[in-house]
Amino acid sequence: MPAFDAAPVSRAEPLAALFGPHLAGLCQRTATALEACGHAALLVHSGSLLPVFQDDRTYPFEANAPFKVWSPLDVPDCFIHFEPGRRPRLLFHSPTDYWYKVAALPQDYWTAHFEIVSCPDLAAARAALPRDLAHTAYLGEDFADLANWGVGARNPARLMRHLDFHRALKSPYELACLRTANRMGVRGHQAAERVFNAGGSEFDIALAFLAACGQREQELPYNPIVALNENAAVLHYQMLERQRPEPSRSLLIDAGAEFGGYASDITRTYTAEAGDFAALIGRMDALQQALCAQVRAGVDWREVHLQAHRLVAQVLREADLIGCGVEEALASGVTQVFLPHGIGHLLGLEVHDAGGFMRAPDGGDIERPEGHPYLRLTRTLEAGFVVTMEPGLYFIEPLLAAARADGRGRLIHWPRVEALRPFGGIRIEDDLAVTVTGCENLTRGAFLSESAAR
Ligand SMILES: [Mn+2]
Repeated sequence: MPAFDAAPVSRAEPLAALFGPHLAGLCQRTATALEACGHAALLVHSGSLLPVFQDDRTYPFEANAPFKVWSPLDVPDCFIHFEPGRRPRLLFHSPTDYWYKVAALPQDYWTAHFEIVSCPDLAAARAALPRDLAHTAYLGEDFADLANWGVGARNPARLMRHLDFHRALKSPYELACLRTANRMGVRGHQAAERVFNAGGSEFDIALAFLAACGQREQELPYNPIVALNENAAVLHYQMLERQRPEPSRSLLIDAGAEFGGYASDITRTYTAEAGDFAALIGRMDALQQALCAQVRAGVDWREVHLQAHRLVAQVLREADLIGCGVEEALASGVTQVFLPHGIGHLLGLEVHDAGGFMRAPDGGDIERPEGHPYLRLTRTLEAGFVVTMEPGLYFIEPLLAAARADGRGRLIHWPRVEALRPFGGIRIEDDLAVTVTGCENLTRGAFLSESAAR
């Protein structure tokens, strides 16, 4: 495992300047949503520690997204209390404990904007709140005493929809966090590529990723997918083999870092061999860039997804993996054998961020295109959305078997599939910040700046 040699990504001064306007915007849209839904105030819980059954340990804690939108704190049993027109309050959980280190009262770029109250336990938190919470909406899990707190509504669906809808639009502060998360993630990817080239196992590569990101696994936004050879054909491959396969032909790594609560979500595919699979990676990279070039405000994401299938049909044809033209490939559904997931999703506090299907805050979802059940975003893009662009092309045994059985198999050139199957598959994924005229590629920008810095 390499030493941790990455200089910390600077907690850039601009964050302090950006957070105030970000929070002001959040307060404003929350006030509007509360009024529209008939609530007077909002109370958000960060979450509770979850004990392991019959054990004295707990699972790693992760603050929930409705809390993280207010504060990057990752501490259990904290609350945000917001009444429109007043400075938001943070009830900070500060127990007396000599078994665990108690988190210090936060002092950072964001804390000056809150009234912070230190609370040793839940009873103290309740006492710090207004006596009457009958018109307050509570967001979070149930906890033992919540029934006695007298909150007017728990997780009201209509209010949550209003809040989630607007989370798709990122503020300049949120974009700064996402840029930093991308730079951290890219450092991890660069280290992972080096360890793959040096012959490392999946486990070695994952450790190198963590070290170069400067994060422990529970701080990451999701468990890294580190897949060598055929394992790359498992879309959410979760094992980390300690043994290097022989030969080690290809690496698919889907891994991101987290900054300020915001995630990066990045995938790269590498091969050790010159030849057809390397050429296919090159084609998929060009395809991914062609799709990125279509992204701008006003574009219907469903069209981008369908266009991806059209381009994948061309690649399958050019690579001699299918024997039919593009139109027949699309009509038969054979492209879904090789690309069985959505082309991308909203990204933010959650890796698959909330609100991907909403037509409006107050009603109705936008349907997925027929025959594309895994697409996670159907909205028309707006400037300020952050989305992933992640086309893939895989050799997935159960899907190939199904195609062979249902007649699509006659379109597939099986000897070509057999030759490439040992490489598993390809996915290339970048994070894009949508603008009026195009998009900012946060991931490629980070690869450029981090390569220049080395
Ligand atoms: Mn993704």
